[in-house]
Amino acid sequence: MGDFMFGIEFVPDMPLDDLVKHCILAEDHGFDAVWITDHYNNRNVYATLALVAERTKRVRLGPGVTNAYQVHPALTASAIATIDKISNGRAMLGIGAGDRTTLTSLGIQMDKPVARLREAVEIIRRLLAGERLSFQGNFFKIDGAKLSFKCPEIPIYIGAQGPLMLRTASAIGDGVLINASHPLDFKYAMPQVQKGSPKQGFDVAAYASFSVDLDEGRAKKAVVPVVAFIAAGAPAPVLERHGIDSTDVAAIKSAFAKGDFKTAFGSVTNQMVDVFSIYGSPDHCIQRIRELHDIGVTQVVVGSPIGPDVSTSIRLIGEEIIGEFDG
Ligand code: F42
Repeated sequence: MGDFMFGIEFVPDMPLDDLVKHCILAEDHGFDAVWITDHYNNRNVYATLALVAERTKRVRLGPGVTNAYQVHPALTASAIATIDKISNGRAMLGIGAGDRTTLTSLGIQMDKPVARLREAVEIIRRLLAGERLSFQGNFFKIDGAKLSFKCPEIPIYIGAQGPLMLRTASAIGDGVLINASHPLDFKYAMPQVQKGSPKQGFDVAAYASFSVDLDEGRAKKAVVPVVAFIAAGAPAPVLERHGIDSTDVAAIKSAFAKGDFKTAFGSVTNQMVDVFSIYGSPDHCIQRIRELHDIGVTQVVVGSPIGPDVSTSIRLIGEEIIGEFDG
């Protein structure tokens, strides 16, 4: 299948020793990319990436995804350039609108996220290119800023789900990280991506909740809590696209609001698990990834929970799944 890639996502809320061990294991088992999520309440994304960069040799790595509300684009340019240096040119930058709930808890209003992201990406690219930059945007004003070191080009991926963000991603990015697992979501997304006239080699990544195990029941059990959170946060058009009853989702939301996780997880339906994750035996996961590939996906990012036992699942993906997509 040519250049099909496998990425893996880690949330830096676990002991960093474990996170680094998982990254090394993933590299040894054929993964191409490591994406580290960015939320202020977890360990810092660039410090984590520096550690991973230092302890790995081959995998590409980057934040998946940072945003242009919490971090000024000039700082993002400097941070990702530093990771690129530490990793000998393996850095990639994932950037998106930012998580609304997280931003709200910091008192940040998410106004015009797409327009803001466009400006940020332009600033980052021009600073990385070594330009002394003066920029008068609607969101950022820059007066003669310049990085004090040289940096090679770094691929920029945009996190996107909405139609405008998907079109923008392909117009200004080198790739897109689409937070979805089901073929229907990619059948919806691909025409939007095409509308932005993506460049040759534009990478369409499925940033998917994933759980693989030889025992399908165990794989499912591990993914249900993650699916509960995804279903609770899914926008109405996504629920409609899949014919998911909003009252079923309301039950999960109200249980979460009461702090009743048991009821929330117990309210997850089989359909929700199928829609919001890739889970099951290696064969079943291969089948689902093939469907995504046929629609135009060029990278699968194996995201939380990965499996009931993360190390075992990383090995399983390396030994049983990745080889199916080589050459
Ligand atoms: N968020 C995080 O905070 N941390 C992470 O680690 C993270 C990882 C991640 C990985 C993949 C991924 O796809 C998303 C990820 N996210 C993460 C979430 C990300 O930050 C965004 O919240 C998420 O991708 C939502 O993106 P979206 O494509 O749905 O875009 C939102 C903003 C949206 O509403 N888009 C609409 C659309 O059609 O695309 C349109 C909005 C719009 O029209 N806005 C206009 C504009 O200029 O922005 C303005 C309209 C007006 O006039 O107000």
